[in-house]
Amino acid sequence: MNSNPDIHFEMQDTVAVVRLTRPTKRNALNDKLIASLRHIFENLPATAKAAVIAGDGDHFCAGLDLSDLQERDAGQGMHHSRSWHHALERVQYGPVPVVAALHGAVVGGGLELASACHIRVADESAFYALPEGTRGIFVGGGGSVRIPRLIGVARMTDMMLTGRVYNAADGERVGLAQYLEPKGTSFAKAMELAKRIGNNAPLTNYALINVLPRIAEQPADQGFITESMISAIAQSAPEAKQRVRDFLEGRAAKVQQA
Ligand code: 1HE
Repeated sequence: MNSNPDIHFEMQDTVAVVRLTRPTKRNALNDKLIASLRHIFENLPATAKAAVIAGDGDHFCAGLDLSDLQERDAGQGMHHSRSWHHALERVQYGPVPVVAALHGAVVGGGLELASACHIRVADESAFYALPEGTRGIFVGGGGSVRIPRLIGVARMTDMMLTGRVYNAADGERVGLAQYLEPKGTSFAKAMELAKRIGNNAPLTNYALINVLPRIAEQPADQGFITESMISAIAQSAPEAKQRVRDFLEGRAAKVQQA
């Protein structure tokens, strides 16, 4: 399924685990890696119920492989950016929820990749930056669409104008990650969450990753209609009816106080 030594794919039970395995270059993403990432997410086995993306070495991902950047004209640059869009769209709107396990540098295109995932679990070593601003370039992997939806336009503007780096705690506070874990444990926590997510009804997961973000972009009156339709579809599945029966008959877990 994947012959690129810079990225590793394996199934761990029902979780598709994707690791960036280019630690000597801090998992910087070259064209081949982006193509492999897309291929992996376009061809997930039917047994996959959730996915985890992680990086080997001390950093999640140093972003675009800057040695790739030289000598592109405007047209080639646009196609390059679009290749990232296509790959990361497969991550965001693929068949299963994706959890990013973050540590060390989550910068530039690394943050763009993380922001295409549905859940970001960071450990205390994580730090976030968008050095594009100070390198004389601009985000090209969907960052200007996805990152403001996490932290707002003002914070992203600041990161790019000033080169501001958020540490792990501040990253969680502003919404770059939903979870903050002790150093060295983000992968284990991501796997725990992925397994839990994989136990949800598949249609609910599908609605959460493919429909919820679209509803959030719609005007309210259209959003309410879309919601009513996906809600009706989800609850009509036999699995949904069974899950509700299980609760009513005392076989399903109650919601516990956190
Ligand atoms: C790289 C890259 C890279 C490292 N492209 N080769 N991203 C950046 O501007 C971030 C650039 N990287 C860094 O700031 C640092 O490398 C890190 C903070 C991530 C890690 O620091 P450190 O001290 O652990 O590693 P290092 O010594 O800087 O790097 C180790 C090697 O990786 C070194 O190569 P070597 O041959 O000298 O060993 C580095 O050159 C190489 N390396 N990062 C290429 N990014 C779709 S558009 C997206 C636009 C962007 O992402 S722009 C932001 C790019």
